[in-house]
Amino acid sequence: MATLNFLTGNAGKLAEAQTLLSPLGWEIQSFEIDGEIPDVIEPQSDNLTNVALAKIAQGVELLASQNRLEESLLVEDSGLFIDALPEFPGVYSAQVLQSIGCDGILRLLDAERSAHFLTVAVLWTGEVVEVFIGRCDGQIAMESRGDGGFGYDPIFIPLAGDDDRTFAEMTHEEKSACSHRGRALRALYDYLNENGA
Ligand code: ITT
Repeated sequence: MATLNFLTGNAGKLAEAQTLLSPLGWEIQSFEIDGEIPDVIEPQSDNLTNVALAKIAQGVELLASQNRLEESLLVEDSGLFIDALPEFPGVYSAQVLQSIGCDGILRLLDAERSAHFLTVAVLWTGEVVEVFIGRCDGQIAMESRGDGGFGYDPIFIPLAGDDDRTFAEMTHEEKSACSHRGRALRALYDYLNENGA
């Protein structure tokens, strides 16, 4: 089984990537140095792609410092975008979740509840950098529901679902089938296949 290093401090992202890519023959392992996930500085930016590119640049430097430059490395940056609150929380999704949480988002909204998630996944192949983007449209629920998933999952209902369950009420497989991350990682998988990785 081929191995892909994933540099992330978010255990939920790692678990989703493993659920999606392991059955396809890719072992996704947490990128660690001396048993620790290295800290990565996320720049202030109004753009998820810039943040993800800054993360891969630091990740590749770390690979180089370990003489592991020929290994592959994945990073990604994701955000929730709520139409009624333009660009919010967007690139500030992590800080907003920490400060006001899902309940704070629910308090800010009235009838207009459409939203989408975006994921920008960036892969270092050992030679070049490739970018994969996934989007999932949906709406913000009226209340938090479900114990699964992470982050904003209890308040996000994907449009592609055939009912009104939130991501947090779905299995990993159900979420990945329609999620932003699932779409980005399937594009990444297709790229790896087409390029004989
Ligand atoms: P990294 O170490 O990979 O950067 P992070 O948790 O900082 O992990 P992001 O900046 O990409 O990740 O994510 C911004 C926020 O959006 C963060 O609080 C996540 O928990 C949340 N988030 C990302 N993907 C999500 C998803 O699929 N469902 C719900 N919340 C999500």
